[in-house]
Amino acid sequence: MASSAALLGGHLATFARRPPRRPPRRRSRRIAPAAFLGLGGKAARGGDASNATSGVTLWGSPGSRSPLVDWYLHELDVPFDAKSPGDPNNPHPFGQIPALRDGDVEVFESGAILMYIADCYGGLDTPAKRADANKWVVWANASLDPVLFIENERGQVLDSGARRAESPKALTRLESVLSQREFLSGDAFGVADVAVASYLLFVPIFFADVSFARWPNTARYMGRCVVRPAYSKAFGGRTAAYLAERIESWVA
Ligand SMILES: N[C@@H](CCC(=O)N[C@@H](CS)C(=O)NCC(=O)O)C(=O)O
Repeated sequence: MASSAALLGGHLATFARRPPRRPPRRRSRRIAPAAFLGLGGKAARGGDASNATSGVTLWGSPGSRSPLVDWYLHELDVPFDAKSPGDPNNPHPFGQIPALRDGDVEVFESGAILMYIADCYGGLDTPAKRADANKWVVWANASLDPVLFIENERGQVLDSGARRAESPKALTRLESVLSQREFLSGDAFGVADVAVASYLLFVPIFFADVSFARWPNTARYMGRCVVRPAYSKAFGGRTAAYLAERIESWVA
């Protein structure tokens, strides 16, 4: 049987960014599939996980948002110990997940954890690089999440704003940004994409009937992210294959 990586690779051509209608002033560089699937974060930004002293422990669970942190750790080949939410050593002050410990450092909040990993292992080593990536991480948590997932006062997810007849402004603007670029920060896949694409991809996991067909550039971007091997490692090959099929049906 073909591996999930091989099956997902079959979707690559479908999810390539369509060129903008009006040709850009500079001709965009064509990205070969190998580079497209490569480790954008580490390779492009010079971070070298193999040199880092990693003693990373991640408290999380598959049925939560914590696999988004697993995704980024897998992208960067940072080894980590996975612990369950109920583990008595979970350092999260509110008893939630995800939470991360790395040596003496303890971090909670998925966005803060991503930014810490990017800092230490992803090569975000200047304020300018951090700003360019972290603005998307904060946006994903502060602005995109509440639009995509409508919760009641007890924090239960009731519906998705992606179902609304009128396109939410956040999705309209994101669609416009993604009509111009392959990934959100810099030229390569990175922490900004883990943060934003994770939330986008949670929508069809929660709501099988919600379609992104009216945001085709966003849908293809979701496709480019979901076919990454590290996504399958974190969320499971079956989930990735299911999502790739759904996304393909929107953009075919
Ligand atoms: N904004 C937080 C949300 C954390 C959160 O709500 N975690 C959920 C799982 S996705 C949780 O731990 N729920 C159990 C609880 O609140 O006790 C983040 O992004 O890390």
